[in-house]
Amino acid sequence: LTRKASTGEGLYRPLTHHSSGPSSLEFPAFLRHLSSFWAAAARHRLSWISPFHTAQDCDLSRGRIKWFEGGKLNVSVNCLDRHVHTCPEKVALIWERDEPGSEVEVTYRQLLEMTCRLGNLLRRRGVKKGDCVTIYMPPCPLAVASMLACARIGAAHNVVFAGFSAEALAERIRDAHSSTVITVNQGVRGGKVIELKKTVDTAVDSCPMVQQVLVAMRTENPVAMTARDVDMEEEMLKEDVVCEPAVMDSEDVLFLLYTSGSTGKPKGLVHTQAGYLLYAALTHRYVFSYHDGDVFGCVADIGWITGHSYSVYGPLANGGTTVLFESTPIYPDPGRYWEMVQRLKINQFYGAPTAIRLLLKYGDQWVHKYDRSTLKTLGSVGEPINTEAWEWYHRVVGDGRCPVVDTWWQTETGGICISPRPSDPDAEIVPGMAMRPFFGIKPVLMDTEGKVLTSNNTSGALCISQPWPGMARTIHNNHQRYIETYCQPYPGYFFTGDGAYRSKEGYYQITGRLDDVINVSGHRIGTAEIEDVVNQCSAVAESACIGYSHDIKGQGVYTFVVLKKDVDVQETDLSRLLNDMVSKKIAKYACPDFIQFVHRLPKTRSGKIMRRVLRKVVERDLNGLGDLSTLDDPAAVQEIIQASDKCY
Ligand code: 6R9
Repeated sequence: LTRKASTGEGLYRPLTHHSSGPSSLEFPAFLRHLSSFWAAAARHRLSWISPFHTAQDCDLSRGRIKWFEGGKLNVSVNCLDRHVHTCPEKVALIWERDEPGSEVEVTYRQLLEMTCRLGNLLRRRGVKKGDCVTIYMPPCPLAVASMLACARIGAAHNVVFAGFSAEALAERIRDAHSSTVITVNQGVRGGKVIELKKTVDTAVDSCPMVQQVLVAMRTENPVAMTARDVDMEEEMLKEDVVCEPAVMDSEDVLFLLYTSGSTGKPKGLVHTQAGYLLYAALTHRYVFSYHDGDVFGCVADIGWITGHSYSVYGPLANGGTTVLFESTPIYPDPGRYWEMVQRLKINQFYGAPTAIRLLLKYGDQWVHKYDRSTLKTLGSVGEPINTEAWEWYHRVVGDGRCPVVDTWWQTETGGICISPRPSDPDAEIVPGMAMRPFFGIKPVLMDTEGKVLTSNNTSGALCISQPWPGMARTIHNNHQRYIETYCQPYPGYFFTGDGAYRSKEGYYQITGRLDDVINVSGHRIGTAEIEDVVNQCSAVAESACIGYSHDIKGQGVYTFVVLKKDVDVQETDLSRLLNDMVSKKIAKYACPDFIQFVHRLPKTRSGKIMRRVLRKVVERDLNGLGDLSTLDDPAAVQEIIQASDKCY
């Protein structure tokens, strides 16, 4: 940087330990008390404009979570400026574009410049501290710059996965009250062009609050621009490369991220500045044993929390080099990941079990073809990893040399909460187990009566008994729902919605969701969200949607549909129509794998659909149907069993 922002250099203490690398477990050994542990970590790892006065002020039972109050900082300064001061030419991002071999590197200096220009542009166009900007982009440097530009000027960002439909996008824009949207003309994925700007146009037509859409050019194909559209790159060039960072309170909002819950309406989880950044940085460094100079390859999309914490915030806060993966695991062939590992010399690879299961089926030769000797740690996230996939990942991909870290966490937790590392480098890792809580995380299992299970070799509802800095603070515009979902089920504890088993040795294994949320290829979707869409079809009286075990996707979607009386349609046509509707209103990944038309659904006498019974029927576990005494009409179940071979 030739010019310095007036509040820039000097105010931010250099990160003294940045280049010395972590010495694995020093924090907990020295610091007994949790608050002082987090306070020391925050002082040590983050650059503050002014120090905080209170490490934490939390009351889990009331959903009040505050960390590092009184502290002032800027997240983009923490992710960029402080590294530009020490190593401006270090590569921050490697943009692994769809076409292999066409990667683009962006240094810390360049990323800061992009971020500042964009921050200035947003400011000039009226975006203010406290506003929320929606970002609908594939993983690319300008998407990261957009997130950081929001952080720079104190606006919150709301990244919406660019696979979501126009309606799903519109719902999120409206709920977040965004008046600015950032997108690209087109996306490119798996060799196909995706019309992202058109999707945004359709979405924005039903969002009266949107005043402007900033459009960057991912491809050279022009797109129709309307009066509200702004040519983002052209306008950025007119801006200064220095942008005054907003002075933010620790608890100001950094971003919203929508995720599925057990009701039809997705919830906008709110993460704040200091606590989130600290937690992302610390988990990134210790879980993956990330060292200075390593290339970190998280292949998640930036539209999910994994992309936020481990493609963007964690690695950049640590001054690392991070990969943005635009493609798919099988483009142009099933060797893509490992060819990329070889070409980019990736040291930590972080992916999802669904992709591992898919690649395993293509055979070992796709892995053996490439040199993977740079790999040091392999990570898994998003859903349980079955033993076969784990073993293959470990033995074939990692040549048996690399620890596999199965990392359990959620959009709500901000960062990894349970994973085999950090631990003693020689400590055992059990396949398919997340195993050990991260520093400061206290997992608890609850029985059905809400009592804490103290013994080992037991299963229960997974809760966390003490607040941690990375946890979501609220649900946007609905704190009551936050309290009801996370704080009230087990008063005084944070309820995760997952079930878990604690082994004889005290290790944790996640068993799956306890609510009506299913996990398709690692993507969360509420069964109620799919039912909502299916029920909108004029031929449908009601529907029930469940998850069933699927070889590759982890879970697939099975939908039972009851038609209205006197409806006369071809079932195949209707199932095609319903699939189209789900794809248009939510996203392709949420489409039912099977649709079964039935005359009625099994219900309790109080009218609740008995999904438990439907699940057993789909699993063909007819002896496990369980207690049917509350069933209103037992014939409904028999009918479904008999007809279940007739589905689409
Ligand atoms: C990070 C992320 C969260 C839900 C979570 C759980 C499932 C995530 C897992 C896992 C077993 C793991 N999940 N990691 N289940 N083992 N290692 O995926 O966030 O999209 O919010 O999903 O995913 O059910 O509750 P999110």
